Amino acid sequence: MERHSENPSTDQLDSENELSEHFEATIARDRRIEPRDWMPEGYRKTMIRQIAQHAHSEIIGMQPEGNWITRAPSLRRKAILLAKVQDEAGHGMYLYSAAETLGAGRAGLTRMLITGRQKYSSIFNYPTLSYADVGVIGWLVDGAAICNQVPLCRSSYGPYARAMVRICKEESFHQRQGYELLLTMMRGTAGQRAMVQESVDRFWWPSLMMFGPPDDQSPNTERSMAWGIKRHTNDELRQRFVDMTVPQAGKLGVTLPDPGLRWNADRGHYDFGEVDWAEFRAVVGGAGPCNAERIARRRAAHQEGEWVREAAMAHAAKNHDDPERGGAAAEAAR
Ligand code: BYC
Repeated sequence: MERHSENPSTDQLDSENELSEHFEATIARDRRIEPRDWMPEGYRKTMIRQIAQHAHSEIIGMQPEGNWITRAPSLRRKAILLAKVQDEAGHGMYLYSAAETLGAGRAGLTRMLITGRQKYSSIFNYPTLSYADVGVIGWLVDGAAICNQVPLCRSSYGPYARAMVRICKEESFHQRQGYELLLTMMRGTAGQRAMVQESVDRFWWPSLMMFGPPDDQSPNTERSMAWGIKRHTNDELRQRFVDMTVPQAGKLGVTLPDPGLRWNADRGHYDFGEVDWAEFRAVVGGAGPCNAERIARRRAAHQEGEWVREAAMAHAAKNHDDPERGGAAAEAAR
């Protein structure tokens, strides 16, 4: 009787070592890892985790802004907002496809999201209380997203990096539309200006939280930087965002709600106050103002879409069996 050893053979070990060396050399040369390449399990898991969280964020991120589509103040604003929310659905789809190249199916990832086993960005657990929030999300939230995602265009995993190129192009359009909307409101009435300021006051700190915990409390950064998944630390990107945004706030004529914000000539950066990390942890842990609402809405949409998925599967199976429709299975059986 043939016996299978539980332990890998020396040949297997050699080839595993070679594969691992090849992977490390690819990373060291700053070349891309592609789906068919060998990769350590930890790399695959980290990539799936980050891509899935990113995809979920895009999909859940449709809700706060979608809330204002029916109440946009003009046809033009409504068309812009509709297009933006649709872009976010598209970003989610590219990202789920990138996760699929790592062996993580979309159905499974969606299940992880709606059962609370995978995360999405903390920022989408805050409510959108006024129309100015649409502009402020475009300016600050998409602005933070661009800051975080432009370096990810050079991420070591090929399908993720390529998805990020297109996503970033669309995000810059989103950011500009937000800023343009706010400029228009700031040129309007005192009431409109107050609405913008009130929205900036609510979204400033949560936008800084989007970059993740401080570096000394970020369990994943060091490993992800070594693998070329992340190119900068959370704190580096947060600082870059603050430096980029303060002059824009000045041009807009709004005040950022941080008395500690001031230019530091020695550092060549703006100093800023301490983020409320207890609030961040609570929001990520499920206790934010809208966590339950967001997940309930996503779960309901998933259930309501069940018949569409079943119909699409039945249609695909029919095509598969029908030679008139080019069905390969039926053709092969001829
Ligand atoms: N919210 O070790 P760390 C968008 C988690 S979509 C929730 O630093 P990492 C947009 C983190 O996952 C915006 N959770 O982690 C869409 C980890 O948890 P686990 C989404 C957060 O991965 C529509 C733990 O905390 N962008 O822009 O090295 C409309 C420890 O953190 C958050 C992306 O997903 C957070 N803010 O770094 C408009 C970009 N921060 O999994 C706009 C891609 C951290 O260990 N992702 N956590 O349990 C990344 O760049 C990185 O994953 C992060 C976190 C910088 C976010």
